[in-house]
Amino acid sequence: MLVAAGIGVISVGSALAVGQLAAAFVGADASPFLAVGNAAIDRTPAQVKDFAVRNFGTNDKTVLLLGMAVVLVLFGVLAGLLSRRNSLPGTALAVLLGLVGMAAVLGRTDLGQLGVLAPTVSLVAGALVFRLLHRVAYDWITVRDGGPDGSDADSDSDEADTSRRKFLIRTAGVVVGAGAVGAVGQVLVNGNNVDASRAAVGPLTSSTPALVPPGADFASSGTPTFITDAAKFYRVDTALTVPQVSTQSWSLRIHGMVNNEQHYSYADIRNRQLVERIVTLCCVSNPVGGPYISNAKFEGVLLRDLLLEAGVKPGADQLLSTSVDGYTAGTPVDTLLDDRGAMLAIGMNGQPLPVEHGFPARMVVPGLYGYVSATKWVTDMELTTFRAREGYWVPRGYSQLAPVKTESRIDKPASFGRASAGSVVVAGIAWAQTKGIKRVEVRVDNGPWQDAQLATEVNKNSWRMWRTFFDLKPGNHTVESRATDDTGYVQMQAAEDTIPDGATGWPSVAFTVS
Ligand SMILES: Nc1nc2c(c(=O)[nH]1)N[C@H]1C(S)=C(S)[C@@H](COP(=O)(O)O)O[C@H]1N2
Ligand SMILES: [Mo]
Repeated sequence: MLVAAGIGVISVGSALAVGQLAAAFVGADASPFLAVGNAAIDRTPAQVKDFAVRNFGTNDKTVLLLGMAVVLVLFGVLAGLLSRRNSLPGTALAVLLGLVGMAAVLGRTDLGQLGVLAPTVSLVAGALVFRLLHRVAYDWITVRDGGPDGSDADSDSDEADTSRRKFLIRTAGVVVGAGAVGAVGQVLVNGNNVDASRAAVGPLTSSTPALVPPGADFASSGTPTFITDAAKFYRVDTALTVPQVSTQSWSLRIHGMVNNEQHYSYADIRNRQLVERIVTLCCVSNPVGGPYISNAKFEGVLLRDLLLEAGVKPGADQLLSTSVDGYTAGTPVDTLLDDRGAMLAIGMNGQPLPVEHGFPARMVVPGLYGYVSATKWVTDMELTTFRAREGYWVPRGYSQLAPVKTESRIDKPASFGRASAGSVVVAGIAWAQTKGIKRVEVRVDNGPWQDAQLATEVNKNSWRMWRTFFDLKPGNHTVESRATDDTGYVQMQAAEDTIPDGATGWPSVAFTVS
């Protein structure tokens, strides 16, 4: 039993190790394991993706990979157990697994024909290892338990010893070999990373820097800092492994409904006059009160300038941007040509974009949720129409148009937090990108709304911090907030889900005063 299960698991492990090594040569995402993971992400229904983002946050990918690992181990055990008499069922399962890997890789747009190499060698390696170990194990067990008729059990323990040793040596050989192959593959894949390319860019500054006036946050009262550290900036994307694109290999093509197709290298962009803008990005999957919102300085060029060079033809209402990993987003052309300052960003907080935030280049469009505007690792922009093409999340249940909704969040007190009786501070953030926040009101225990003090407005595309104080007696209390933007729109009380175009509702925090 144990031997059979072990053989199955070792075979699956060997197959993955060999696949990893092959992937080092054709791209990390060709690794059969990751390809299946990526395929799973692409097929995840929007509700499940929302659930994952909400409950695992950025760890949702680790959870997925761990789950897959568990399934694979069980698969190996099953293959081994089914094949105790005959290696055929196990071999068939190995081939099946290989085919799943191949299908997943073939489903990717970014890998090309070479991509199937990794799952193919992986499949062959898995099947070969399985047959090899199965044969020696079968020999040993047959000798140990006697011939098929059971007549001369342990009549010849020398022979049993030899075949047992043979089995153990082969198994150890395979484990060490697969381990080495997998490790080399991993080192090679890691060696493909772009840290050196990123370091070579150096700091990015603009001759027209965006300044943060004093009083832009109430961090001392519990709000976030006005500018989010790159390391703390929320991250949402479908990429299981962060795409590694060097400045050398990066290029941007603008084509489709344009008069003059444009191609830009990294140097073409880097050598232009860079602008710097402070923009608050947020995710459509952010629930009321949620964490998927951050604010940074972005350095880059205005997309309007690039689009004027390309010359957008009349009738083109959508810019479909594509990432190197195949992700797409559809952005209304008018939001790229008006004066909100839509950017092709290459820097964040004065440094080249962090790799997980889109190095070498991404889009940043104030006032739109990230899924329709903020393509990271962007390499292609096609001018088209909303009728003709759909961005990644649209067939998965999200809207084609997704302007950010005016919202507020309570940061202090924390949910189920504690405060001391007397003057209790309530503080948070509000946002209405491109419009600006005019007012934030707060109430405790359904009492009268009270105007909060607003922090200094830095620009209309960034969040605005607020705080206020309440005199509270010991006991349980609930605080709510609602924002009003410069158009007069008041944050909606009705709770709506994040699908299809962003959550609504007043945030509400229960806490205890003692
Ligand atoms: N290539 C790529 N770009 C992407 C995504 C993605 O999955 N792949 N997700 C988008 C979504 S849904 C959001 S909210 C923002 C998040 O950007 P951040 O991770 O830098 O915060 O990136 C956008 N750009
Ligand atoms: Mo998002």
